[in-house]
Amino acid sequence: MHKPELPTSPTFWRSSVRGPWFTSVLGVVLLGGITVLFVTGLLSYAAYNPNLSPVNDMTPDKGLLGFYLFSWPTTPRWLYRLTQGVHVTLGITLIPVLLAKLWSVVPKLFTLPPVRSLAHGLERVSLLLLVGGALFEFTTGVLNVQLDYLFPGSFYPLHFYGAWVFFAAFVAHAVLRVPMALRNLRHLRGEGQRRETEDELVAPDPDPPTVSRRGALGFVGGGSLVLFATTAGHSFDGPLRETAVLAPHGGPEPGSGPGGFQINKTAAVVGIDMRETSEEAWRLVVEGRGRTVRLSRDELLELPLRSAALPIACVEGWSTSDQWWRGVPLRDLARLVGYEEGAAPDVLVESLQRHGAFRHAALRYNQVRDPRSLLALFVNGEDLTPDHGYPARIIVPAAPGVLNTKWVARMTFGDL
Ligand SMILES: Nc1nc2c(c(=O)[nH]1)N[C@H]1C(S)=C(S)[C@@H](COP(=O)(O)O)O[C@H]1N2
Ligand SMILES: [Mo]
Repeated sequence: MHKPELPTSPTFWRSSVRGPWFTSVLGVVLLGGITVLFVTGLLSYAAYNPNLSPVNDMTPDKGLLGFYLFSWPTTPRWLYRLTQGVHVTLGITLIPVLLAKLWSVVPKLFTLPPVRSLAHGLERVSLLLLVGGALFEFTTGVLNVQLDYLFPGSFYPLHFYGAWVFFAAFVAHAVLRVPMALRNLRHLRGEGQRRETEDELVAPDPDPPTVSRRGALGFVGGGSLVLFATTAGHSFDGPLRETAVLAPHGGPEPGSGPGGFQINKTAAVVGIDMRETSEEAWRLVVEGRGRTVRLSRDELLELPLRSAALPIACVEGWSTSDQWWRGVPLRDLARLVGYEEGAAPDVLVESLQRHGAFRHAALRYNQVRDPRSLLALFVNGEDLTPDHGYPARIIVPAAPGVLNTKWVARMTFGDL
């Protein structure tokens, strides 16, 4: 019989799995994985055209943190499909590793005295930001993907600022701890309990082991593998997508036929009134250089049309393979309001949709000038379906799905 103990006592913690080897293996996996998450996250930020404020990036007071290094390109057309697929799928896959890592060091949270010196105090504050930041980023990310924007509009700045706080603490922690983690990995083996006994992570009075350290690690890896195998398919079509049972846009396609690929928000969900999309009612308004042109869908069909095979790739990580879009190149619409060949500017695109996020988006001139960037009227050989944006929608190579505005009503060309 042990007498009741508090978590502040080292002998309270009894798992024989805890120790520097276990913590170091998980730490090194997270070092690589979180670095990839941070880089792909920054790429996603750049892909939103953050300088074309305020419609795309409404992050307040972002200051220096709002930097990005280049205008998001339009080639290769699957670029965002790749970077954001990696961001979301890897983030989900790392959840068991993160939880196991936190579990492995939790006794340290309770050590007394809480602060031994100034340096120790600073390290503890950075650990608070690290652990809090990690839980915050993983939680907001998962909620966004699974619950379709639990905090509409605010997910973006929360995840953005959270990432900077978290990553600053992560770098400080890595600089302090990586040399030791690598030494641990070199000198300790999974079962090297004897050499580990002096470490503060090792339980001084452990219960008999129910699983070896390698076994515990295998369990964590198995959890990651299950999450990966039930998520990664959301970046592919057909039978592979059906394996993504944990992903909201995994599983079977929403229908068959030309429009039978993933839909983010249906026309009904965002309140598109189909009477407003009829041939009699709908007009596209194109503005720029002081000119305004109004076109019916039939008039758009008389302009030279072009086809492009392009995917839809959502910030939530899912994507479709190439679909065949057909419509009017955006640069030709810029010409209609007076911009010369090769001189098309940025454009603000507004939807018929009156409420909710994503009803407008700004595209950069390099996107407007790409001949594959279309105001699409057809997909896969037929009229757009209502849910994919009939009567007309934007499709731009390599851009995040959110920039591909559906049910377009107005386009305003100019330097944004
Ligand atoms: N008007 C409008 N356009 C929109 C959206 C929206 O909610 N409203 N969602 C965007 C997002 S986030 C994505 S990923 C794509 C999805 O296009 P799809 O539903 O045709 O696959 O549409 C984009 N266009
Ligand atoms: Mo999206």
